[in-house]
Amino acid sequence: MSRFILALDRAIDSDTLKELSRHLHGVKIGIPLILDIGVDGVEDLLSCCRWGEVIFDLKLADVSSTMVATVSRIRDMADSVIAHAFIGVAGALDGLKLYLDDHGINLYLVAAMSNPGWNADLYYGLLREIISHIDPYGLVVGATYPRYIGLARRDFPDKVIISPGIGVQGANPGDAVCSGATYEIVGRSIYQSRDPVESLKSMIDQQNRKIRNCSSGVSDLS
Ligand code: BMP
Repeated sequence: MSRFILALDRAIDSDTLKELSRHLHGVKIGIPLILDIGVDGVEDLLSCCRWGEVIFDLKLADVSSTMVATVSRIRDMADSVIAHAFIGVAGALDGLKLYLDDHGINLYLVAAMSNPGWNADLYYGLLREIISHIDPYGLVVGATYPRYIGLARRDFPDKVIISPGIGVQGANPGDAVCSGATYEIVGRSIYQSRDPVESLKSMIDQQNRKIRNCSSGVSDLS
């Protein structure tokens, strides 16, 4: 086990996935994978392994009824789903949160993206208000904005923070955890590698080394 979540945006063979799963906290299922192999294909793929957490990242940013209809298609497979916070509360996140609470599914809200064009200074304060109102299970904060991981950890000490942007997008293993994230999300650096299992093991070594040197600020595992 490690503090990694695999972003699965492309199918990989189930033997490799099984071996990877032994070293992962969880898996994040992306829309490209669902479009490639369908919902049944995803269910098949996931059945190879025991997961600490299965997160569906359906890029939810819509009115409540559409988000609920979307989540209802995968609800038996999902421990958690991710939605955008910017869509606001009334008629959007309020209805989604009610539905998820009724079905025992965790909600993560995006507090800061990882892409270079994300204007964290402009958006963080606004999103923080919405996040406080909805009181989700956790937050998504890009690993490429460590300052905002620190702010989110300070503002939301009890939330699980998951952080994409490790590897191809430029952040190094352990960076986000040392800034206050609970788990780090990695995709292409693993599933596009010639040897995904070796690549993951090497990233876990880097993550552990980094965490050992910063352990005073590291958040507890939930
Ligand atoms: P990769 O390690 O291949 O860059 O994958 C990162 C994953 O996290 C992708 O599934 C991407 O859609 C997602 N993601 C991200 O990279 N930045 C964000 O701000 C939010 C995301 O969901």
